[in-house]
Amino acid sequence: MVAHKVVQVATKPYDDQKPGTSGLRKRVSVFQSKPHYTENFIQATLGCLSPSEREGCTLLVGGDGRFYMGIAIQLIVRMAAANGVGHLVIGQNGIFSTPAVSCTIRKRKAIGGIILTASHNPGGPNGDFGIKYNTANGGPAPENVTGKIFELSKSLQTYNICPDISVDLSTIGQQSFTIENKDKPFIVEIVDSVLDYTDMLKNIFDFNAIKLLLSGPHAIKVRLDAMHGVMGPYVKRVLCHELGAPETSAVNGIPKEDFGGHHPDPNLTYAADLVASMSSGEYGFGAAFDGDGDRNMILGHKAFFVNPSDSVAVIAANLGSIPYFQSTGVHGLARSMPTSGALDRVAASENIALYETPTGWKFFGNLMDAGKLSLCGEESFGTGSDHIREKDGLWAVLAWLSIMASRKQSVEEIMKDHWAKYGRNFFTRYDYEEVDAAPANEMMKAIESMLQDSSFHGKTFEAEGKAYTVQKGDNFEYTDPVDGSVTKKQGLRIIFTDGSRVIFRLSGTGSAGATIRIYIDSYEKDPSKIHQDPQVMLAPLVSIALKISQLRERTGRNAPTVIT
Ligand code: VG1
Ligand code: CO
Repeated sequence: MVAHKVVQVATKPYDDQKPGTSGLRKRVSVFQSKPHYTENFIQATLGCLSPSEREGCTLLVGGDGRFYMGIAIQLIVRMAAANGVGHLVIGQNGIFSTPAVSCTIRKRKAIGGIILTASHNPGGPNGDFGIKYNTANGGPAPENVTGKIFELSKSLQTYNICPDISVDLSTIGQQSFTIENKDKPFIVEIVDSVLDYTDMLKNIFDFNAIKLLLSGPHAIKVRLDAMHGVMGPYVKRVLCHELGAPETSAVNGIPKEDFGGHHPDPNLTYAADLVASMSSGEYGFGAAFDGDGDRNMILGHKAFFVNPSDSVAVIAANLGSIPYFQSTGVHGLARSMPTSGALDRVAASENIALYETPTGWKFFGNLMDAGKLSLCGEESFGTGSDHIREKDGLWAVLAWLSIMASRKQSVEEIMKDHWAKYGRNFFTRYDYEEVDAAPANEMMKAIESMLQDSSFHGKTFEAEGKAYTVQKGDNFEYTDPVDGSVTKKQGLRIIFTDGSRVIFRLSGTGSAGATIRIYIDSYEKDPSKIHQDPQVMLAPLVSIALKISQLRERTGRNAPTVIT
């Protein structure tokens, strides 16, 4: 067999390859057209591993099926070969959901994985592409690793590639390549990307109980919308084949390079189709997932909406319905800072530790690895547990179905009982997408200096007949309780004396301009008020947030692009 040549190609470094909240995300045109842009980032990522680590290791590769993924996978194969990686495991046809990658990294004891996704960002030739690195624990690379990737990317002069290797991604099995000056062959293994993940779920949940709910004599009809992302094959295998839901339960189940032209983002705006089909009352349960399958939106009968901050609190209060937690016990709960305090109420009542972390799943990993965290969530439709190190959309769906099966209640009844017991944290998030970066940055600076001014504390703001007095304002800073690392500037928060919070943050996942997020959280325990419309309840705090930030005046935006 002829050995494949290793070529060293000269390149110039870029200064904009800093991974954001979750990987490097840019327009497809940037990856596609800027000379060696993709190769540079892959080289910087592989460069984080020492030559000896690369030689013996297994590395996973896969993605959400978006445009440019196929090209990027072939590049990763050629560059992994040239950089001395021993063994690649790739999902069939390149497809691998983010939670399934996390699961298989852990199962195979791989050194990590490269995920080709820009998650909920639109795809296609005019959309976004993304590359994300996960480490051996199965989770997104922590800041020290992404920092190293960024440093390497800024000084890169060459990359290594075996230009004439290409792999068949469609056939399950091993392909072996001989590489020039290497003793051992380079192995590429194409795997069924749904298998390990399905087996894992079977060990977490009581499949018989869920089966009865979905296919027994009193079966409820469910509608699961994969939004043409990666989740179609997973929903079909788990929900339809294993749990007996009819095939029609899975919609938009074929992964498409451009997600059918939509944002693969499971919220009330971008999953409007699901909301519309659920409204008729035909279905008892509905859910949507994002492009890479880590996010979920849960809907009940007649499209009753479960806010993600409430979702994790409900799961926390019902862990007894999930066999996994009965065997592992519950070590701790966590939420990202902007996520509502609903989870805190469950933690307090059950006497479980609660952690508040910066936005982004990578911060939960250390706590889980240290055995301090069992269940966590983010307001951005992310829910998960320490079964893997990513948020997990289908896991959240099965968690809800398990709770419905054991409580014999509808989604709405479960939610309302929860509010009656714990009170309700009203929550909303306003997103202003693709605002000009300069005024967005100026706005954040202006708010921050306002918070630093001592006269701000104790100040009272009034709107629509309600008054709120500032108790505390800061730029959120997190000290990791496991390794002591400090992460600064994670969002401007204003906390009022009644515990209500207004938070301003700039997104770290966008690819053009700036996205401003305003988060509002306010607790109400009066049973006569807990069923009100959150937009009505929170209207005064929204007005106050807009007044403090001068957002409309500064950005020229009169309304948000998305309201959750
Ligand atoms: C957003 C969400 C954050 C989430 C991140 C990645 O980040 O707010 O909670 O962890 O996306 O999710 P940002 O920086 O844009 O606010 V995913 O499913 O896009 O990987
Ligand atoms: Co995602």
